[in-house]
Amino acid sequence: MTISHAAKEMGKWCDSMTGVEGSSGYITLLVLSILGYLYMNYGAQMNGSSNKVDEGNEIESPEPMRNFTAKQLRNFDGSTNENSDEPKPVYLSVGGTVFDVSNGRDFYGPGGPYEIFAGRECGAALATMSFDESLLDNISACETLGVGDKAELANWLEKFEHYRCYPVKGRLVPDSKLPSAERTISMEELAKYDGNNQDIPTGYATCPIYLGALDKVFDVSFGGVEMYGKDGPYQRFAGKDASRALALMSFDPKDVENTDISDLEEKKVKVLKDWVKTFEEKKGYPVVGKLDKTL
Ligand SMILES: *[C@@H]1O[C@H](CO)[C@@H](O)[C@H](O)[C@H]1NC(C)=O
Ligand SMILES: *[C@H]1O[C@H](CO)[C@@H](O)[C@H](O)[C@H]1NC(C)=O
Repeated sequence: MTISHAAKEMGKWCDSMTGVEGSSGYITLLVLSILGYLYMNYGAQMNGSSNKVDEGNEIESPEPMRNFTAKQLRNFDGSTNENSDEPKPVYLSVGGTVFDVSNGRDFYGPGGPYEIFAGRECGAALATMSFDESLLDNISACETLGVGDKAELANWLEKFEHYRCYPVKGRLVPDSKLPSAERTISMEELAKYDGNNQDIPTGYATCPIYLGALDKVFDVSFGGVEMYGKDGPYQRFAGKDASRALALMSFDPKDVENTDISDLEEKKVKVLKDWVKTFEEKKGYPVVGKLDKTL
């Protein structure tokens, strides 16, 4: 079977799902949301909770939309999570829109015919029915598609979103569109990105939320909206240099407002450094500038 033949098959398969599965999908959703409702209201009696009920809850309160860096997205490739032994979700991006295609794991997950798309931008590849490596992780290729291929891309988006009902998780922000990690950010500018009163920039799922730690500024809106966004437990760190508060693990406004860490013991500074490491490596929050506390 040639690649383009395989891709066509996939298209047909998608089409065939629309008629039958489409409607049964709605019924499943309905049942799950009823289960979710029951669980919310009678949760105590239903403590031997099955996975189904949890799914229902998820549908009722979806995670907020978020931005992904290319590196963060790569993590959602459906492989086995080393810590929990559970399979990770499968996400992919079509022209920058990130879908959770875990329900199509047989196709996009490990061992599936389209596993090469897992955790990657694959809009141009889908639109042109090609597995050409140069089209993967290549958003600009989506923008330069010919008229016919652009229509194909729109078709795929429509299929994923409305017929397959793959949940949209947010936007992929290509590295080229991220602010430079080298630019200097003043305290005043930092304060502007506190997650409030921000227009959402085009192409982005939510507004940026900046957090200063050591001399770095992270955009924690890339996956940290629940923590640092409105009503999140760490909301007070948004738009702040949280170095001192993180080092002392303190929510005291005194520590959140104080940007001086010169008086801290080495042990506390180590705690801060561990946080920075977690932000960079585990969370993958992009560094969007260097903080100059004198400005
Ligand atoms: C992205 O796609 C465009 C258009 O097909 C192509 O010219 C370019 O070389 C690709 N970029 C990479 C990094 O492969
Ligand atoms: C995504 O990142 C961009 C660039 O920093 C930012 O402008 C945008 O608001 C962010 N949104 C989310 C959801 O992270």
